[in-house]
Amino acid sequence: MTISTADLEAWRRDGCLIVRGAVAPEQLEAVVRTVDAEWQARAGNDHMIDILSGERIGESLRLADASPDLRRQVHKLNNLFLRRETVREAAFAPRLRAALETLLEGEPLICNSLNFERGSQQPFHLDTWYMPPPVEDRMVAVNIAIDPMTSTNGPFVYYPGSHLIDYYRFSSGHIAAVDGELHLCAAYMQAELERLGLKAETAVLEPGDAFIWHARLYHGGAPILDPDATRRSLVVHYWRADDLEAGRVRSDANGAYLRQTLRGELAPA
Ligand SMILES: O=C(O)CCC(=O)C(=O)O
Repeated sequence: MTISTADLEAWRRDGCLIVRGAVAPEQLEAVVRTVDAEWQARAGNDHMIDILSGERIGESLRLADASPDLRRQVHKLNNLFLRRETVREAAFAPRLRAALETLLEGEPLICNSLNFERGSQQPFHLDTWYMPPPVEDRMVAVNIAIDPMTSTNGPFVYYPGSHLIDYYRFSSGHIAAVDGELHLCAAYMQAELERLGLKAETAVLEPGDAFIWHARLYHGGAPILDPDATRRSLVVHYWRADDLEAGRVRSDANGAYLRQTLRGELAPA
């Protein structure tokens, strides 16, 4: 038994659950040191950052091309999992890994990682719009809190129960977002939330807690009310190792991960 019956019930009802204290303080510190090292060694660094606030909002650039002051903006540092074992270690901390295996009914594989230093402020979305899994629903995501998540630092927000809403099919017939059609999907989601009477909730996490959510959970980041407050976190998206051809998968002592990032920006590991 890897997660309790109550947790499994919550998962089925709400589409999310929290593993408290899943990642040890030393592992969190190792992730923080890794992120600091990326910013300090920017020359030639090909990890991509996406800027989510300020004058350069919407830009994606290589860390090598980012000035240090951009670090104060809301940003995502993408896909450290491919080359940094500290990130894979935290993503596969034993109790977290066991929960993922139960929820996915198979071996979890890291398909993406994001390091945040502030709340994301992302609008409500489904992760399947951007990284649809090889097998529908066989995907989960996790927010590992490094800083506490509070009401003022732009916490994670979500609609419990929204994972029961049927997928919206874009004009392609698929669940991956089609450019220019996201507003139609957002309108569909809004109508379904109202029909089902679902209400948004805010996650409250302490350092080391892991908030796991279902592929179909509608979620985002609340506005940051305190501009000086950090909200460091590691967000990881997982598919199942067995759903991919062996050539796309790598493994180490921690677990399985994609050999090449989904954006294809980093050389294969
Ligand atoms: O932590 C957050 O604010 C949201 C992260 C998120 O939505 C994502 O990475 O899919």
